[in-house]
Amino acid sequence: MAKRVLLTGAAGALGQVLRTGLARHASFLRLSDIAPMAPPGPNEEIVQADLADGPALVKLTEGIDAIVHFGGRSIEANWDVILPSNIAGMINLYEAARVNGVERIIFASSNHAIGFHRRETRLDHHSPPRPDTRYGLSKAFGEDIGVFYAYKFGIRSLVLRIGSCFPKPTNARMLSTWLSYPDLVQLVEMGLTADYLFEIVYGVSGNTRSWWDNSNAERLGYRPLDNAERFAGEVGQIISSDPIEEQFQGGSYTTPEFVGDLNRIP
Ligand code: NAI
Ligand code: 15L
Repeated sequence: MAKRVLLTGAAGALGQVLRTGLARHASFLRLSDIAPMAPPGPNEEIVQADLADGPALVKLTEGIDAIVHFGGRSIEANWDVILPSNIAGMINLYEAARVNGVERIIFASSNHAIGFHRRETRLDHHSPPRPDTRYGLSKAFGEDIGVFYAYKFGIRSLVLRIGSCFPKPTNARMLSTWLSYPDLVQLVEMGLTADYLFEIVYGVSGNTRSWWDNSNAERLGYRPLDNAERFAGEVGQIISSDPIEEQFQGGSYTTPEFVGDLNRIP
């Protein structure tokens, strides 16, 4: 516990969970978002900034040891939204980190980077992206920028391919993809302390029905506390009638605009 941590997306749903959850793991928390945030507590600083603003990010990352990057567009959108927040934003963040000698970045990637994998396919940290949206493609880009800056510039980069992080699962798909808030905090804490250069882990609880082999996270010290199965009676019957979304891991993100040939997607 000696780290000066920058948390982006601090006004968002998961940012608010992490603001509380990380308080005891950081000596100082700089909280940032484009949206307003609650006033600072002890050892906190609030800085409103747009990820698309490169010079602002250089200032934002000054004196920081580790970045927990949860800011940006969190669902599908057109390129005019995705490009500045999730692509230019990633470039600006990593470049600012390089300039200021930031040691590590923990990045909130998404299952939508791998959304066009079929549900029967068990994925692990070597599985390649198959983005299901522009949003998912921006996350795949974010994963790759982590590889580049880790291997080229030595910035430790941990990718969390997050499933569905909500207070509880709300449909049958989430019995596979759910990440509880305590398990989210544990994964980020692991990212702040573990020894790695570049790694991908899945942001998922210890779900009986998980589609992902998360042994890489376990190797780094992750011991999930939760399992979505306890909600199976409540949500297990909530299944979509859409023939596309129930085949793929990305669920409802795969369906809009779909004009492909289902039989040719392995
Ligand atoms: P959220 O939408 O509640 O929070 C995202 C925050 O980013 C917002 O407060 C927003 O104001 C901020 N933001 C957006 N554009 C920005 C910009 N240009 N500059 C600065 N800040 C900007 O989303 P949530 O659920 O908290 O997710 C956090 C991160 O985790 C996102 O990157 C999301 O893609 C990722 N994630 C979340 C999952 C979930 O189940 N909640 C699943 C997979 C990934
Ligand atoms: C995500 O990437 C989104 O940020 C979140 O809102 C959910 O849609 C989640 O994926 C999911 O797939 O359940």
